[in-house]
Amino acid sequence: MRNRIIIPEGIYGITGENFTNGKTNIQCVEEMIRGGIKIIQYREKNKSLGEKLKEAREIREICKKNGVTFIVNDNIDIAILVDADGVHVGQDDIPPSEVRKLIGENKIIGLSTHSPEQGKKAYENNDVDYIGVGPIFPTTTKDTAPVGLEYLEYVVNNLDIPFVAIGGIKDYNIDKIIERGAKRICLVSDIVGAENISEKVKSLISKLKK
Ligand code: 3NM
Repeated sequence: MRNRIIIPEGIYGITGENFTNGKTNIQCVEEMIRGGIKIIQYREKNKSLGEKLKEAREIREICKKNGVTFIVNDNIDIAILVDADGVHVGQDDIPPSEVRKLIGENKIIGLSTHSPEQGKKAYENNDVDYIGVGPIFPTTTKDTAPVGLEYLEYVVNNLDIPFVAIGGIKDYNIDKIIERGAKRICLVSDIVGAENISEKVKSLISKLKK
């Protein structure tokens, strides 16, 4: 059976140009890496496929140069074209076992999950390398109802699979996530919207390491 690929621990970075104060996705990625982020997902809902391909290719190169894992959200075609390290899909996207046929054994597949049922199913599916667990708190970045800390606790206690806690996490509530045992945490708007992204990332990483 295929062994799961283990993604880096720490802060998981996701692009979100709409939530920045005028910064490009490329600028955000460079600053996130300077701050110490080891895994970045390219997520962009408002650009053409052509623009996304160009941007993903550029971010791919930046990540490669810096030894940072690079994941593409949703667009399996773009992930393949830029030779990303993996793909992140949602519950209504192409299922992980089908994604696997396209990207091969050696690439990472992440799946968003929002309930114990979805988490358990993902855990039992060897094609899923890691799961997203959220949204923990209310968020305007994604149109999904918050699941609360209970689902996070369920995953920590029941599912032996790498997971990324996500959704409405800010520097003022991240301790609630850390104290429940999460080793990988994603903040989108709090990071890309920061005045100084690299300093923000450094301070979040220091909280995780405590
Ligand atoms: N996925 P913020 S929540 C992209 O629960 C995304 O699957 C989620 O953004 C999930 O840190 C989310 O700004 C948005 O709340 C996270």
